[in-house]
Amino acid sequence: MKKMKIGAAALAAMLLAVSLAGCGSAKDSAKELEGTATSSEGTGAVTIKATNYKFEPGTIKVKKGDKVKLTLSNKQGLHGLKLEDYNVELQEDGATAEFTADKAGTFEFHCSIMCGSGHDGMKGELVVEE
Ligand SMILES: [Cu+2]
Repeated sequence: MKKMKIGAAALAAMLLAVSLAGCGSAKDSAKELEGTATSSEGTGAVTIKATNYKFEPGTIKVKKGDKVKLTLSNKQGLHGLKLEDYNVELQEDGATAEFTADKAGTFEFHCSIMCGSGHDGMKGELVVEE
């Protein structure tokens, strides 16, 4: 009987360790939000925070051929994200788009929902490096 109790405790500890590890990696990706986000080899998952009136990060750097996944996170106000050159439009909080960055260059994205006085200046760029 006592043995079983220890087994359950060990299992609980293991589950806790797994959930803690999950938290840790979420923290790491949050770190990438500051300033310029750079995708790691092969894939780039970037969450873009939208506030009045800017996108964070304002510059996203990826390598040509990368699979890019953009997630829009509306933190303040209501904003959209439109990246015409890659046919991407995110219209609500939590919306995602995935595409392959197959064209090199610098592509502007901008807010696609009239959000107020700073709307016209609410821009960022995707840099696809050769
Ligand atoms: Cu706007």
